[in-house]
Amino acid sequence: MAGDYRFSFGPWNIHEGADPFGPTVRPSISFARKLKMYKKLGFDAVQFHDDDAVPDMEKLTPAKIRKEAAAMKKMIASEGLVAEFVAPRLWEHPQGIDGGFTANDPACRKWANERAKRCIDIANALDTRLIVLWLAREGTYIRESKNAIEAYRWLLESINAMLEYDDKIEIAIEPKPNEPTDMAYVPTIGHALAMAQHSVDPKRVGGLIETAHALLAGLDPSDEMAFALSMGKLFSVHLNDQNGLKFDQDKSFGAANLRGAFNQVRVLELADYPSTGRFVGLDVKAMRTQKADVAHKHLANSRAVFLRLLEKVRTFPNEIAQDCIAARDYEALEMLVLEHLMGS
Ligand code: GLO
Ligand code: MG
Repeated sequence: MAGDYRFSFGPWNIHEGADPFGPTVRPSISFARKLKMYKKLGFDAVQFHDDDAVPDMEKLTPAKIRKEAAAMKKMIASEGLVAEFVAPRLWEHPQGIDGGFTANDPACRKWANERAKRCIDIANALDTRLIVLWLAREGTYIRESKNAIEAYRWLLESINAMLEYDDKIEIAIEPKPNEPTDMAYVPTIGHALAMAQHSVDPKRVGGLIETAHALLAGLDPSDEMAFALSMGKLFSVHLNDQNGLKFDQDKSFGAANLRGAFNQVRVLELADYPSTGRFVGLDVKAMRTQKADVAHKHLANSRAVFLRLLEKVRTFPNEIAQDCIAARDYEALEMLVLEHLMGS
């Protein structure tokens, strides 16, 4: 039972296992081979960084970039897949070392704005309107290194320039409070949607909420999602899990907090998320110890957990819950939830 939900992930979610303390532990899998895995794992859409779609794009002219992106569109279509979004990967390029949109160096900001336009060209060729901005290095390692007021204004200018470059695209800001920077700009969906309202076209700017990022900000992911959903601004999600306040773990959905995962599925279901036509993205990573031939299980497992929890949401004894709420007997409500999740 997929219950109308459609799922997506990015090629980076099948990875070689390198971490800051050690090299890769699994061989690379070509993009073509990864594409063949999507449908088998139960996924319908691909999330792209701009340079996942067009490798080495920095060396290519805009016309050549569009051509290669069109070839990529054909390649995914031949696997029965569509593109969900394209995200400008500013954080791996030397010009983006100190952030792109918020870099102190005007040349770096110019580069970032140009790169964002190429990213939009790629999205058009891939036939998706959604651009995701994960603002990886838009923040500081040391507070005094930037003027944050100026930085937020530059960021808004960049968002506006993107909206003006193409009047159909939508921008989903993916907030994250830290990592790789010590403190990131736009740490929560509240910040993201406030920026959206100040943009030149507020209805085309929304958010992508990632479970782990909300948890790192000390916030409840399902309430963060509810905030965006209440305004029709949840353009995508990155479901995963996170075991406390540490590095961004991208654990399988539900692996650390099954009840928290239940509540995320519940809020999507309350909003009838599938009717928005949006995808459920799973931004999960295999554990480093996982052997190569089984280093894709985290994706199928996360989807399976989502669907099992969807069943739990749909079979939740709502009438009994309403009685508990009316009586303000929240202890009874708590037990009802726990018993339902544990099964009888
Ligand atoms: C990292 C982010 C990252 C983004 C991806 C899409 O913490 O979650 O995986 O989601 O690069 O922009
Ligand atoms: Mg993410």
